[in-house]
Amino acid sequence: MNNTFQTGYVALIGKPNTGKSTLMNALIGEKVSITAHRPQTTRHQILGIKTTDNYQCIFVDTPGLHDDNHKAIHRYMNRAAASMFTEADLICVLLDVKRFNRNDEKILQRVSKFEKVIVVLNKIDQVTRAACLPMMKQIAEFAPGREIVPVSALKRDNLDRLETLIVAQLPPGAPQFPDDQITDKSMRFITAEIIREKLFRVLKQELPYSITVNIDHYKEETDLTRISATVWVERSSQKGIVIGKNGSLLKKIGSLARTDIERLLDTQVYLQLWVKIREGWADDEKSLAAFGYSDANPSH
Ligand SMILES: Nc1nc2c(ncn2[C@@H]2O[C@H](COP(=O)(O)OP(=O)(O)OP(=O)(O)O)[C@@H](O)[C@H]2O)c(=O)[nH]1
Ligand SMILES: [Mg+2]
Repeated sequence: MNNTFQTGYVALIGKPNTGKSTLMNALIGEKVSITAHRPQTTRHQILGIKTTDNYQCIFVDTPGLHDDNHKAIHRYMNRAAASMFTEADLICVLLDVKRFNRNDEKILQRVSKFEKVIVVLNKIDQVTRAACLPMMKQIAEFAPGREIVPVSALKRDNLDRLETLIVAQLPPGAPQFPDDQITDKSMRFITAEIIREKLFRVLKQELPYSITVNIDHYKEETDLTRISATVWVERSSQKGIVIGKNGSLLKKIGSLARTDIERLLDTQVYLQLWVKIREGWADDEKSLAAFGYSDANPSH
């Protein structure tokens, strides 16, 4: 290893649904963070690590910053996002090209005192080039002197340029993780997240926000991994909805999750799902801690 090796933490921050998790997965080339078309999908800080011969870039996916602080879980999510501001070597602020508003302006304002900031204008596949340029001008007013990089995380458009700009800002330093490690999270954690992703995708309206997933058993056998997980809901009325008629919805969620988990683990998976009620868990500090939403244990 030569002595110009670069290592650094790159925080991906922004409003909910701007594409932070999609971008991190695209940059490291593996899916470690779940994504959904609804806001407030990500609840924890999740590292995505990319190591080459010359650098180790440690991306930090964060929950979307939002003003909704009415439940304990929302406050936890905002804390998980904001704690990265001071710790990161570089901050990437993600904006959705079609949804730039006052909340983005506030975030740009919050990071204005930091030295290393890149503004990533995401989802440019959804607008014409002609519409993109005036957006960049408008954004530049709120981020004077900052590099603004238009990309499409979904279509992987302009990500090479973004990566070059990011790497240029990484400080010199030895790698912090082994070169084959792509995340700080356990397979157990990612498995729970995959199940939560399917709940986000299959269930309607607000229900996914009342749900958390806990892995009860996780056992690797020779050709099979046995996983048993509980889907925790907040109210008894929600239990029936998650299960669906004759268990049809839970079956569908389980089957979608199993396919993804099998791909990730590269082995056959036996997945058992249970649905249980814990009244008001999302606004109860004790339950949050029990479910891994704990500042003391951010890597879960
Ligand atoms: N068209 C388009 N959609 C995108 C792009 N990037 C992300 N998306 C979509 O935007 C939605 C939100 O993406 P996520 O990656 O979950 O967004 P996030 O910022 O992590 O959201 P939170 O975790 O809720 O803060 C998903 O439906 C993605 O498929 C993009 O470049 N183009
Ligand atoms: Mg996310």
